[in-house]
Amino acid sequence: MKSDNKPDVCVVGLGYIGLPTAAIIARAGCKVRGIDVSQKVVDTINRGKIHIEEVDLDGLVQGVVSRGLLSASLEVAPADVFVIAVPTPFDDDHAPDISYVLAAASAVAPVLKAGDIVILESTSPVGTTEEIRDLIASMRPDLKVPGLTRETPDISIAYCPERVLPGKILEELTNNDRSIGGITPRCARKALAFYKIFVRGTCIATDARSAEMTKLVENAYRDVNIAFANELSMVADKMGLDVWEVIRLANRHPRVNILQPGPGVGGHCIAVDPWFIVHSAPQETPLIRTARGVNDGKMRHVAMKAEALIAANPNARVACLGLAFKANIDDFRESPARLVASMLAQRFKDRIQIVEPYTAELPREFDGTGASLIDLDTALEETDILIVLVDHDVFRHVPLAERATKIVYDTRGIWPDQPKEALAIEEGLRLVS
Ligand code: SAJ
Repeated sequence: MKSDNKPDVCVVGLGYIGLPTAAIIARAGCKVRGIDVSQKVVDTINRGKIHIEEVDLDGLVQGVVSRGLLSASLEVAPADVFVIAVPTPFDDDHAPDISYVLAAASAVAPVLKAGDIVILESTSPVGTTEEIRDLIASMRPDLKVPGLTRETPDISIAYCPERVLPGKILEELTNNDRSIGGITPRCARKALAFYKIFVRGTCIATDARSAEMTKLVENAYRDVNIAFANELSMVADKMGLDVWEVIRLANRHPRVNILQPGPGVGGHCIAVDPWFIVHSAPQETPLIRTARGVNDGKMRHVAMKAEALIAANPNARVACLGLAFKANIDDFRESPARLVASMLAQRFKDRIQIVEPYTAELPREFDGTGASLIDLDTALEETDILIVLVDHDVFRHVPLAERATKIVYDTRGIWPDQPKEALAIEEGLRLVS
């Protein structure tokens, strides 16, 4: 490490987490080399541009690239700290695939020197950081690695998960507390000193396995709680109750805080991470597994209800509001809104219009369906049924006067003032059942 106490850093993986992390570390004054397998990504970043959408990231990347603090490359090079932030998908059986993590560790191993720190940030099953340690030990028998030597190890290895919300990544990367899980307490101390350079939140030292589990638990906790809200919404549908009214009232209890129902759970974290726990302990996780089923089932429930409503009103023109996986972002990955809208477009063809202010064109699965992308004004003027799939602020702000006469299926509860008779959902369902 150099005398100014600012380590040179290599960030492996320049995606939704790696790129903002690399840029924030560079902003703190470290020289950062970002590594990605895509030449296009590398070229884009070296031009000071970005390949993902995130609030304020473009200006930050442009600034640190132009000051020479951040550069991108296909090849790992020697550094003082290595941060691995690559994807950990799961396969068809929901088994986690850590091959990208191990490939990143294999790329780092040859350039390691005494004093270096290797940090895994990718969401990973418990034990992955130790697997990285074992891989490095096998590739570099010349290095003393933590946990496998009685002497002071040459390198430190730690697991430090991110916990940022898309749309607020830069703010949360800086301000959120962090779990810093060392393979040994000394590894945690070394990694903690590194995070202190750019994190304002509290950094809490722990062991690697606890930190790995903590990350999974956070997202499983949210999934289970959203499942409770989604289950309530289906119960309320059956009983003819307004679920948002019930939740609003229940949340007046000082120890009750029910989350919001929606058309299911999207994104690449909350719908994925709980499976890592289930896979490690299948017998012990009936609740976590069921919550996944409830949230996926909610999407089918919404699709069926919307289909019934549209089928019961054969001359009505329909607008689906939103494709993103949540409000006010342009991220459509694993989005229940996108799935529901495309199912409706497959079945009802050009009767379906899509309003999504965060895109200029419809995703591919809409090709050939006849569905088209229209703006909100056109939808409010020309369609009869509004199906609210995403709670974007622009939708929330539509005044009652512009929708009072529409048939509305509001899966997000953004329009509590919508006249009940205009909901027409139960009627629609009764008509077809
Ligand atoms: N959702 C609901 N009802 C709610 C809250 C969310 O239906 O009351 C839905 C959203 O519409 C969306 C999905 O859940 O489809 C997930 O959205 P989210 O905002 O809860 O979370 P993500 O996926 O954007 O980010 C999560 C965050 N984890 C937690 O809040 C515990 C974030 O802090 C993590 O860093 C991120 O996963 C990650 O990378 O793991």
